[in-house]
Amino acid sequence: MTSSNAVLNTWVSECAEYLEPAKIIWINGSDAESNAMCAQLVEAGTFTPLNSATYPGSYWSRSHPNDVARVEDRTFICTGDKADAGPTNNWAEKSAMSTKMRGLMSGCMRGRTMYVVPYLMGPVGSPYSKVGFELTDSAYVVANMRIMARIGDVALKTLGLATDFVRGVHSIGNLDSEKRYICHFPESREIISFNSNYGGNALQGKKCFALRIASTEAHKAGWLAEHMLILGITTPHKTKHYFCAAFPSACGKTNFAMMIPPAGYLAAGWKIETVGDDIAWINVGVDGQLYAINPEAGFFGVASGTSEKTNPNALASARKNTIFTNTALDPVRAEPWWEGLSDCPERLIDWLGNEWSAELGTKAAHPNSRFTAPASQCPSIDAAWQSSAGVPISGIIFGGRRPSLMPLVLEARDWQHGVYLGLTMASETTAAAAGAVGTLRRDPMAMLPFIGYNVGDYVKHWLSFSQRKEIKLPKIFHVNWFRTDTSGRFIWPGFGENIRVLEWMVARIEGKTEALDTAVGFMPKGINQNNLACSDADIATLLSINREAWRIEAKSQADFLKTLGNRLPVEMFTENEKLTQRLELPV
Ligand code: GTP
Ligand code: SPV
Ligand code: MN
Repeated sequence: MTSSNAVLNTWVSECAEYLEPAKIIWINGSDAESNAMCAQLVEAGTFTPLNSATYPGSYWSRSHPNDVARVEDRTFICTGDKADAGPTNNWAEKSAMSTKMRGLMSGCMRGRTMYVVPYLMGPVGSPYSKVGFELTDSAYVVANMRIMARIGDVALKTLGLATDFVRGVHSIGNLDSEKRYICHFPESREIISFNSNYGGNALQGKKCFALRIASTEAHKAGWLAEHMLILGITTPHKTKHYFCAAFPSACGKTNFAMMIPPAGYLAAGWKIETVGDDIAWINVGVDGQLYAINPEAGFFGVASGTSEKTNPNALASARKNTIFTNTALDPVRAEPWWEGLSDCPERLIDWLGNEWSAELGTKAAHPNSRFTAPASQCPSIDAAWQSSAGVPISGIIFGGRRPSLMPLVLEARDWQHGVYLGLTMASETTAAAAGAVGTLRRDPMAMLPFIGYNVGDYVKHWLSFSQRKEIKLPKIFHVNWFRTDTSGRFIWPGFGENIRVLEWMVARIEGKTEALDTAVGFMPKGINQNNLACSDADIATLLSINREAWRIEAKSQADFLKTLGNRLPVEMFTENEKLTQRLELPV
């Protein structure tokens, strides 16, 4: 089969010429096709079918042990000019990298099937949606893409005869981690990933397209592609606000997007609804309001730690038609299991495929084990989650994992200060990316691994929103759910209780409450503590500012700004000076 789009057909056959697959299959997106491919994955041993009563249509799978997370040191932005990738990206010259990948991948699909996967990022019919193609030799990738994006005929039809599709090539290769490459060519809208079959490395619609390629296009066209969840909150007086929130990988986006408010809040009429859990494409509406769409159709969520107590909506979303990767398997019940889910079953196969027992002292599930589940199955999914126009945004939230210093919540003094808060945010690293876990690093807007261009230009782009008079700017906030005490215990109970912080933000947005004007930003005079299992002393800690520590922080932020190159707008240094000055004023 080919398509009716000659440019597309030519590109596919050119790729096939050097990849040399034995067979080419065009993915149409039908249920019959999906069933046949899942059966084939079961036969190959890639998928283990789960209990058809408790997890219908779901499968367990394991990745290669060397291929369990995104690989930032093997991820490249390939442009003509190094300065366009900027100081935060690994850069490679585009034609040199293109030639190198051609060489490495020549004949890599010999004896294999190449799937042509047309995919649509964004709701069907939305003017903001975009089409990409992933040519892959991985049936596992096709099965995941089927959940994460709208794939097959719907994407082909959306493309029609247009030629501006993102061109992606992916091959498992031989999973050689030394020759693993995740390459982006924003100038020609191309993606090449080789020698990985995992998550953000291999499911190209997600981080490769929807963030790295899309952010460069958003820069040119005046919109934003961000690593943000989107949620809706309804108040007891029936007002509804949507928020976008950027937290680094494995720092709570999925949980926040699906949170269930505590009983008292539910009884009072508060409601949280989910639009997306990882990526937001934010456009300026004709009314000047910012509107966000979720370009994805599924969740690639962290399994480890997810429980009935912390995120029942995620569990419910993943109860059918779901792929579990690198969790453990309870072979008796044919159910997935991970640390934090429930009491440990008697027998377990761990994520490496071995019989497991607690005495081993290892984790049965990999800390970055994931579920791939359709967003439509989420009990809290928002009625407008597939709206063509997107949902209007009242507030933007930044936040990271900070064991000390950062208060529970801050409100930016204005847009520029908000951009500064986002730019200087820091977080402890997690298992979502290969490398050390628990090291504090600056992660601008939770986009450090995902900005597809020069970080200085990225900041300039964010700042430009306040110069566009037509735009009604949302308020910007910063949160930290992860303050710990000396014993390492989280001080803030988090999860559903995070609505208390949203409640304050909504009151600020609706102009219903005053804030304290502190050196580091506006702060609440108090947080609703009704039925909250948190002492007054803990709340005081969470809402305190340690000036001595903040002075050190301000210096560290200044040092960070100096690493961001000569395209960084001077306004960010101005913000740093203003912070330093405010910290010297008498309290
Ligand atoms: P990616 O999918 O990697 O982008 O991650 P994410 O940002 O969606 O993170 P997720 O919601 O999956 O949470 C990651 C980890 O943080 C899980 O182990 C959660 O249990 C934990 N977590 C989430 N929210 C909170 C919170 O409010 N407090 C605490 N203490 N932990 C949280
Ligand atoms: C993240 O790391 O931010 C994820 C998982 O959402 S991955 O798809 O691997 O990027
Ligand atoms: Mn993510």
